Amino acid sequence: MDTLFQPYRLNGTLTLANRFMMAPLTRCMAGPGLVPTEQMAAYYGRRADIGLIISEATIIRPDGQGYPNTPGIYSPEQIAGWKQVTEAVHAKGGKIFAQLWHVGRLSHPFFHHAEVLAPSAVAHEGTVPRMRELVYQVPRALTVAEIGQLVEDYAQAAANAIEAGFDGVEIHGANGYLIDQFLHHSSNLRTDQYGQTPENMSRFALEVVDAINARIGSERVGLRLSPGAYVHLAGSPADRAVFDHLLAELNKRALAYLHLGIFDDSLTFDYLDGRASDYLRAHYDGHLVGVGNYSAETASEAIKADRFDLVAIGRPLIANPDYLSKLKAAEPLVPYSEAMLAELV
Ligand code: FNR
Ligand code: 8K6
Repeated sequence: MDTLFQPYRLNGTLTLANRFMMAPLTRCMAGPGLVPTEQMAAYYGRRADIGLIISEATIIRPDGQGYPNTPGIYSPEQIAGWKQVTEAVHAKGGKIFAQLWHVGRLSHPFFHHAEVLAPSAVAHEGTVPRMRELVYQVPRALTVAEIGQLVEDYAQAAANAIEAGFDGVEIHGANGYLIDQFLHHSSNLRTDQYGQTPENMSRFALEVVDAINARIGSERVGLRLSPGAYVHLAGSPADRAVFDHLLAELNKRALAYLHLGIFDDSLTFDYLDGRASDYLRAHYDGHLVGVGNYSAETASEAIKADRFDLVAIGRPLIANPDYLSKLKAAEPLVPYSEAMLAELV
C-alpha cells in the first residue's frame, strides 16, 4: 500500500502528494445561477489531502446542463464561486482540477429553454434522473459552425477555470455525454468530417483537446474516456477502431493523464478484449488513472501489477471525507449509501 501514499510526478508542473484522486462526483448542490457555494468549498476543502481532486462535472455553457443545480464555469459569478473552492483546497495544500462538461443529447429545454444539440438527431431513450417527468428529446444535429463554437466554448471554460484558481482541467469525454456521443456509432450518424471514419469520429474530441492545450498548456489537461460504452449509449464493435485511432493521436499530445470513465472496472467488453482499463493501458503511453469499485488494497495490487498509475476513488469519498486519514490509521470506512447524496458532508 505504501506506493499509494508516495508523491507522484505527473509532469514538470504538477507533482501530487499521493496517488489518490477524488473521482468527479455530481452533487447537484450549486446555488442560484449555478454558482458554487460556501458549503461546496468546505466539502472540497475537507478532502484536500487527496493527491488530486477532480471537481464534480461543471457545465461549459447553459445548453450543456442535464441535471438540476449542477455548477457552471461560464459566468463571472460562477468563476468567483469556484475561487472560494480552489482557495479552500489550496489553503490545505491540496490540488484540484475542474471537470468540463457538456451533456449533449442528455440535456433538456427545461434547464435552459434552448434546443438540445448533439452530433446526430438520435434520442437517448428514457427520462432525466430524479425528474421523471422530463423525457429525453430527439436532439438537433450540430452544424459544423456550431461545432467550432463548442470547441471555442470548451477552451474559454478552461481559461475560466485557471482564472478561478484551478490547477488544471479534466475534459469530460466519458459516460455518454457530448464528446463521447461523437465517439460511438450508435450516437454519431454524421456523414461529414465528424462522422463515419475513426479519424472523423475522433475529430471533435481532438479539437477540444488541442484548443484547451493551446489555451492553458497540455501539462494541466486531463481527459476522461469510456471506450467501453456502459451508460447512456450503446457500444458497437466498430467503436474499437475509433478509440484505437484516438489513443494513438493522444500519445502525441503529452496530457497530464488519461482517466477511465466507468462505475465498475471488473466489467469486460468483447470489442475491447476485456476490461476497458487494460485496453487503455495497452494503447496509451502516458499516466493512466484507474477507477471503478476499487479499495486502497485492490488499487494497490493493480498499481503493483502495472495496470494503471493512479487511482480515483468516488463513492467511498462521499461517505468518508477523512478517507485518507482512516486508511493511514487502519480505521474502518463508513459504507456508501445513496441516501448520503442528500447532503454535502
Ligand atoms: C459519479 N460519476 C461521475 N463521473 C464523472 O465523470 N463526472 C461526474 O460528475 C460524476 N458524477 C457522479 C456522481 C455520483 C453520485 C456517482 C456515484 C458517480 C462517476 C464517478 O466519477 C466514478 O467513476 C464512479 O463512482 C466509480 O468509482 P467508485 O465510486 O466505485 O470509486
Ligand atoms: C454522471 C453524472 C450523473 C449525475 C446524476 C445525479 C446524481 C445521481 C447519482 C446516482 C448514482 C448512482 C450510481 C450507479 C449508477 C450506475 C450507472 C451504470
